[in-house]
Parts: sequence; structure tokens; C-alpha cells
Amino acid sequence: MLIKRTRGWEVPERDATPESVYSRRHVLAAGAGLAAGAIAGDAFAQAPAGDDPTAGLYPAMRNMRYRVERELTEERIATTYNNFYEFGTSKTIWQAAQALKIRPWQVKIEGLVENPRTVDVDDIFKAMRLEERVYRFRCVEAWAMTVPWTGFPLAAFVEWCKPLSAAKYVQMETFSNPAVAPGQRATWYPWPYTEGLSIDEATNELAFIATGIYGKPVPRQHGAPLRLIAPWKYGFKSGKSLVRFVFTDKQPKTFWETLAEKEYGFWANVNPKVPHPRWSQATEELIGKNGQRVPTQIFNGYGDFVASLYTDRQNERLWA
Ligand SMILES: Nc1nc2c(c(=O)[nH]1)N[C@H]1C(S)=C(S)[C@@H](COP(=O)(O)O)O[C@H]1N2
Ligand SMILES: [Mo]
Repeated sequence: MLIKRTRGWEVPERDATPESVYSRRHVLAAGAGLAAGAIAGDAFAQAPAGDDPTAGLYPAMRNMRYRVERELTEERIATTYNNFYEFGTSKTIWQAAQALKIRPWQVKIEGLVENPRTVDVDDIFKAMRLEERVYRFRCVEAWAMTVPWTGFPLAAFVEWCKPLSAAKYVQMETFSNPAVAPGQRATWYPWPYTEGLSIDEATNELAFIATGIYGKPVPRQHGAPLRLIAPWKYGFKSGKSLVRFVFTDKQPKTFWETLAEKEYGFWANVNPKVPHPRWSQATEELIGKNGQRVPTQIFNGYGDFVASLYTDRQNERLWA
């Protein structure tokens, strides 16, 4: 990662090498694909972000507590290779996702909370302090990326929601609008996309609500205007474009669990030793690195932060 290191626990994002510079160097170093890269980059630059009223909040300060030994994934790779079934089942949904309207955007806070309410996403922005964190991200399909997310700790948001002590889980739901999301017209899927964490997971310092990426508002294909990032779990846990948080005493039934219970469980922590029923999880492909594979790490390398969450849950299916 080509960042100028300073002492202290945070550096302003403007001190980091701009991703565009980094990408160009990387392409040059690779000695191939410069023209194609430039064209893809230009196409990306035209993706609308100008209508986002939070644009002025970026870049936010980088929190250096979360260090990653890997190089950042190139922006044009991460932003054009996505899973967002609401817009189609291929990886190239980024253009289709531009149809999503991100204002007005209302968020419901429901269930076991002091005051169930509906808030405007911009009220959440007013209440939360944004920071940047570089995290590894691992899809259950055995590809991985390393990206700088901007957002706020889910723990701060949970506190703001004022859950009752009876709340043991937080369920998170994606928007529902088949008119703009053609994937939601496929009625065999259990829409809306639903995910969830236990309260102790949700208040672990790693759990993060991302509102930005690469020092800009998060584009629609990555889950604008706000999406979960739980970096120690397989990517499907990190629901996008969230509209509803339900605090509950029951483990929520999730989208992928409902579709294929034997393949995707509730806990879904990353583990190289527990294969998916149809493929190995021992290694992962770093996207945008010419097919380079590296060993998978338990808890995606975040065991120091999260392993203790599971010491009393050894009888559960923790790994996928
Ligand atoms: N609403 C919703 N959230 C979702 C998905 C989805 O299809 N719909 N896909 C998940 C999966 S499988 C992955 S790997 C990540 C991908 O995030 P990215 O496209 O921002 O890299 O989003 C997760 N969140
Ligand atoms: Mo995924």
C-alpha cells in the first residue's frame, strides 16, 4: 500500500497516494493494458456521484488502527466487479445500479428499541462521525479485495438507535423496488435482501457502516447510500443499500440461508479449513492482480478482534 506513513493513529486521506496515481503506476509496472485501463477508468469517472449531497464530507480521516499488509485493489476493478443481485446475477451490474435513486432515502429503526422511528439518511450523517478504514474483504466465492471504506462504526449507530437490553440481534434489510431493480422481479428470490448480526458482533469495533469508498461517496453498485461491512465474515453478510434495522431477540432468517441453507449459514465467518460444499476456501483470488491467489486467513485475518465472540458458541455452525 503506497501511503506516506506518519506517526499517530490517523492520517488525512489527502496524504495517501491518490488511487488514480497508484492505478496508473500499477498498470505501467504491469507493462500491459494501459490503453484499456485508461478507457475503463474514464468510463468509471463518468458514473454519477455529483447528485450526492454528502460529497463534501469526503475524504475523511483514515483510522490507522486498521492496517492491511496488502496493496489496495484498483478503484476501477473494485467498482466494476460487484455482487448485487437486485441488479442482476453477473459481476457487471455497475451500470444497471445507476438507476437506484438515493435521495430521499428513509431508514426504519424498529423492534426492541426505546423509540421505533423512521429517519432520513441525512439525519444519520448528521449524527455520525465519518472515518476511513482500509479492510480486507472476502467473498464466499473465493475472491478478495482490499479497499478504503469511509463510514462509521456500526456500534455508534446501534447506540444511537437505543436498543432495549432484550435485543440480541440486529436484522438489516436492503431496499425493495422492482421498478428500478430488475433482479427483484425474479420472484423465486426471498426479497428483500436480509442479513443480520448478533448484538455483540454488531457492537464489535470492526463492524462498520460504509457510506464511502476510495475517498468518495459510495457508488450505487457498492450499496449507496449505506451498507454494512463485516470484514471477518464472507461478503454476503454485508448487505447493501440498507433501509431497515430491526432489533430482535430471534436470530433473523437471511436471504442466502433461505435460498440454500446447506451452503450459507447465519454466522459465515471466514475459515480456510472449512470448504464450501462445492469448492475449497483454502485460497482466494485477489481481484485485479492477474489471477494471483493467496492463502485464506481465519476470520479473514481479524481473529485478534473477533475470535472471542465465538468462544461460547462452539456448538454453532460458525464457518459458512
Ligand atoms: N443487497 C445486497 N447486498 C449484498 C449482495 C447482494 O446481492 N444484494 N451481495 C453480497 C455479496 S455476495 C458480496 S461478495 C458483497 C459484494 O460487495 P461489493 O460489490 O461492494 O464488492 O455484497 C454483499 N451484499
Ligand atoms: Mo459474495
